[in-house]
Formats: sequence, C-alpha cells, structure tokens
Amino acid sequence: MKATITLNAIALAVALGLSSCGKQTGTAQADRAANALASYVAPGEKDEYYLFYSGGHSGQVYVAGIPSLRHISTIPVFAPYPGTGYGFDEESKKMLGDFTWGDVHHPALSQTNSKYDGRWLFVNDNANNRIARIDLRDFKTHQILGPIPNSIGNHGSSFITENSEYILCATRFSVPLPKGRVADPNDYEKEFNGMVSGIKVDPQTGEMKVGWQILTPPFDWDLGSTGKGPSSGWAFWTSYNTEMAHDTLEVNSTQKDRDLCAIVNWRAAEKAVAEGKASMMDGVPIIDPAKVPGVLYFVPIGKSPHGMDVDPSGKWVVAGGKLQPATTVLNFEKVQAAINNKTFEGEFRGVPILKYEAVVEGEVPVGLGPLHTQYDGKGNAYTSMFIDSCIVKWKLPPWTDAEKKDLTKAVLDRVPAHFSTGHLVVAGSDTAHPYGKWCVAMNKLSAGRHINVGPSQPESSQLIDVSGDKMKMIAEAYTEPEPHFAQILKVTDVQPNEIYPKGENKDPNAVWEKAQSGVTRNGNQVTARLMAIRSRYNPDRIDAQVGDELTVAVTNVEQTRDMIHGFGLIEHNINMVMDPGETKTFHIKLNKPGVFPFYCTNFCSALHQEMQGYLVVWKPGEGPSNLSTGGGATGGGK
Ligand code: K7E
Ligand code: CUA
Repeated sequence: MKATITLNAIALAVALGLSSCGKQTGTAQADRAANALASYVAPGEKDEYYLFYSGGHSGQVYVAGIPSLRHISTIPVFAPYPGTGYGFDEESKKMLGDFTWGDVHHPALSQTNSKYDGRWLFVNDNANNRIARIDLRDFKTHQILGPIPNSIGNHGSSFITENSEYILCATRFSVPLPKGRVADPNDYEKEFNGMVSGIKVDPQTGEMKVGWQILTPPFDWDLGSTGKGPSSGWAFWTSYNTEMAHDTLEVNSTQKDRDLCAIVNWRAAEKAVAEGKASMMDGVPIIDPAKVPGVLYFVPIGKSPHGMDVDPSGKWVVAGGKLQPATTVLNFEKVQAAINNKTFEGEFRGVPILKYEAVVEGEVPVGLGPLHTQYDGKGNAYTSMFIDSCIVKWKLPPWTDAEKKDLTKAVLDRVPAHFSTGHLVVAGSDTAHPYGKWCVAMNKLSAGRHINVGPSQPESSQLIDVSGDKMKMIAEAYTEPEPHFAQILKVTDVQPNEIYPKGENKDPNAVWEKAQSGVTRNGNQVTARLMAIRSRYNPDRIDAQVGDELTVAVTNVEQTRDMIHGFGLIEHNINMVMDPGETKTFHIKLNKPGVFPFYCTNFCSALHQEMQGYLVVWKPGEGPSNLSTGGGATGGGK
C-alpha cells in the first residue's frame, strides 16, 4: 500500500473542512435522552472519575468529573492563580522562579506495578524545560524541577515508568550545548543536539532530580511512552525533522517518507552511568550512545509521526503517522530479536537503525492525520484523527490471516469528533490494567458548537462511551485552553486529605493561639504572625514604617474542611489563601506610607465581610515610639 499523502492534499483537506468523519447526522430523540442520562450526575451525586487535563499555555492543570465533564477545580502549576493564592506567597513564588507561565502538555499519574497508585501527578512544561509534581493528597503543586540542564523544549515528556522510577523526557528543539553556547543555525547538523533525560523520582517523597541524559542527533523528538511487561525498562519516542532542517520546517522537515523513532533502554542507561561511562555536562552525567552501545536504537517510521503509545500488554508500540494515513504497529518481541540478532539496516552517528520490515507488525489504514492511540485493555486501540476529526477504533494484533492480508478489516468503528482532535484519553490506557469504559476526545477547535464568545472559540472535549462494540458520543463540554493529554483516575483510587492537621504544620511562623501571635521588630525587620479564624485576624493591625522589610505569616487555625481564609492586601499585589491548618508567608519592602486595609478574600462566614485589618505604614520618625527603637511588639495583640 502506498501509505503517504502529499502535504498539499492535507492542507486542502483542512482548508475545505473535508473529513470522512465530519458528517453530522441528527441523533434521534431517544438516543439523545439515553446519552443525556449516561453523562448526567444528579444534584448531590458524584462523578466516578477524575479527568486531569493539561491546560497547555495557560500553564495550569484542570480537573473535571467523568461522566459529567464538569470542570471541578483548577490546579495552578506554572502560572500564578489568585483563586488559590498561588504565586503570591513565598513558597509558591520560589517554585515559579522567574517565570509566570508554562506550557503544560502531558500529565502522568504515578504508578506502582503499572497501576495508578493515586500519589502524584507529574506534568511537563514545554516552554521553560520543567517538570512539576502535584501531590494528590491536596491537589497542589509541590515541586517544580528545572529549567532542566541541556534540555530545550521539554515536550516529549512527562512519561513515567511502571514503578515511577523515572520521568522520561525528550527534547523538541535542539540547540548548541551546553546551554549558553552559541553557534550559527546554518551549522545545525554539526553544532546542535537534542537530549533524552531521565528524571529520578524519590519513591517515598516523589521529590525529583535530574538523573542522567542521553545525547541525541538534532532531530525534533515528539511524543513517547514507556514500556511494561515484555518492554519493561524501555521507552519510545517518535521524531520529526530527521532531515535536520533549521528553517521552513513545514516544508524542509517533511521531505522523507520515514523519520527515525528512538528506542531507549533506560535501565541500560542507568547502569552505564553507575559504571562511570558518562561524562559530565552542566552537572549532569551524559551518555554518548555512540560510545555506549545498547542504550539507544532507531527505527524508521512514516511519516512525520506524532504519538507513540505502548499498549497495556507492553507488546505493541503504535506510532501515529500524522502525514501518512496509517498507524504503524511495532512488535516489541521482534524489536528484541532484531537487537539481539543485529538485524540493522544501517546506523546513524553510531546508533543502529533496526530494519523496518523486521520489527513492524503492520500498518493499519485508519484514515487521515492519526495522532495519538489509547487502549481499553480488551485488545482494542483508539486513535485520534486530526484531519479526519474523529476517533477510530481498531483491533490490535494478533490478526487473522484475512485481516493481515487486508488491514482495513482491523478497523472496527469510527465516531466523529468536533473538531480537529488532538489527544484522546481512554481511562487508564497507559497502565497494564485500563479501566476502559470512557474516552475523552480533546479537540483543538469547536467549530461553532458553543455560544458565540467572540473571535476565539473555546476548545471542546467530548465524552465517548467505549464499553460496547460501537463507540457512542455521549456529551460535550467546552475545555479550558489548551488541552493536550489527560489522565483519568477512578475517584476511589485516591484519598485526598480534608484538612492540614495542626500537628503536621512545621512552619516556624505558625501561630495557633492569641498569645503566640503578634508583631515583632528586629532592626528594620518586622515580622507579623497572624491567626485567621472565623471571622477575624489576630492581630488585625500591623504597624511599621517606610523602609521596613515586612514578613507576614498567616495561619488558618480552622480544622474544618473547606473553611478557608484569604489575605488580600490593598495596593500591594498580595493575595494569599490559606486552607484549614495551613500557614502562608509573604515578604515585602515597605516603600510608601499610608494605611492599607487587608481583608479576607475567601467567603468564610456571615461575617466574612468584617474580616479585615490595617497595615499602617508610618513615615520615618512618625508613629508609635517603639517603631524606631527596634524592640518589642507593635500593633494590637488583643
Ligand atoms: Cu499531540 Cu503536545 Cu501531546 Cu498536543 S501534543 S495534541
Ligand atoms: Cu475569612 Cu472570609
């Protein structure tokens, strides 16, 4: 089968909105009622699953319920979010560093034995080369690692190994390394490099650190995934731009019929580093795959592939063709055999290229623009089709002889998605034991299916029931910008805390009783320790003077779930929000005199409006006498 189509044909198809799945037939009234019931979560009832979906360049992660598709919560990660006070207190400001945005693409739930263990959610930042860890005990960001050294464009990420040993990442861009070195892009092939990074995860705390890296040619690595079962210890990435073009990539990086995918033996990489076979660059052990055989292999896949998804058995690795109307299925047992028998069709910069025919099981003609593939654990694969704008269900191998002869027979069903599907997620697909049942298609456009909100239309997501032979589109909702991948977790597989217990608060400035609270001065350092309780601050007055360095720590002493207090300071760009039992702190230099009210920003009781106080910033030499003496408490510790 001639499995490639021209770029122009694709451009034309997109321009004309041509789409084999685009037909919108009316749904019968009875079906509509049945679908509505399937996604209906009645008042007082709860969803069965969490959907954690990436917020793309909004820098955040959003939580929705399934099957309702209702947006439940926003987890701020790479951008400040006044709603939870994220990015205003010292701790979260420190995590954000100099950046106020990120580009979140691929969330990954932590796993134990290839099963979600409900502990952490990791997400990558394509823009500033970072990985963040969200703790599922409080659904908050606890660590941002990066910018990762020697890594530019952390897009092929964050792929987690089956026991959360590593987050594995590959670079979308290549630059002269180490960072800061400058070379002419005309010397791209010679001077630029990409990188695969192994980010080590502490099994107890989830704390991440950069483990090692593998130097790669300057291909643009794309999506990937990690092995399990027979492919345990391995990881896979597609690439585009094996042409190594550095300009007009739209044309120059789409010349070859096949690009090279990376097959990485991460256990071998770990071992090579332990054996001292790496050299250091910018503080990280770097493996040169030409000098350390067995760590990296290439395999050709057509054409400008995008997704690369390992099935739940760990035996099949599926690449989406993007510019080829087929998905390519690799057989990992054949990959192993080809490696062992050295069935290579050549090498590139010392890295063996496995012979395509020796490792491929088949090319399944799914349609136009296949991107990402998910699995239900029952032998079925589901591929998102960007150009056809639909989800295609097809059968994984083993195939019958008739199917092998004509793989169109392996294509089982297709359902339209509206519009231009990017990622899709089937519940638990990346584990060895998918929940199945639900699929969510995350669409790049919504083509007028929502009420008009101006020139920019919201993205859409659609819920598809994949429990039967035929897929059923059940419901759709708008989605915060801009969803890429998502993870689905059964609600009963995670136990978030209801409060922060007083006994676990280790903040040295935490105060739990009036007697501990108050304002102290040491030279020009003023520290205010406030208690917040329905519905007042104690103290509710802070006196200081221009030139002082002010630290305010507010402890919410409530131990009742959802009893939250805020601390908004007028004209100082401060809004902290404290959950029950939590202490948050900010530092500011006082540089203007005046009386600045502070108030509770989070509705907490009938007297929430009364929860307020004053920061009095005196001019030097004015105010209460103890201000300039540098001793004792100032302000009202009533
Ligand atoms: Cu396909 Cu960043 Cu996963 Cu978006 S990438 S669609
Ligand atoms: Cu405390 Cu509103």
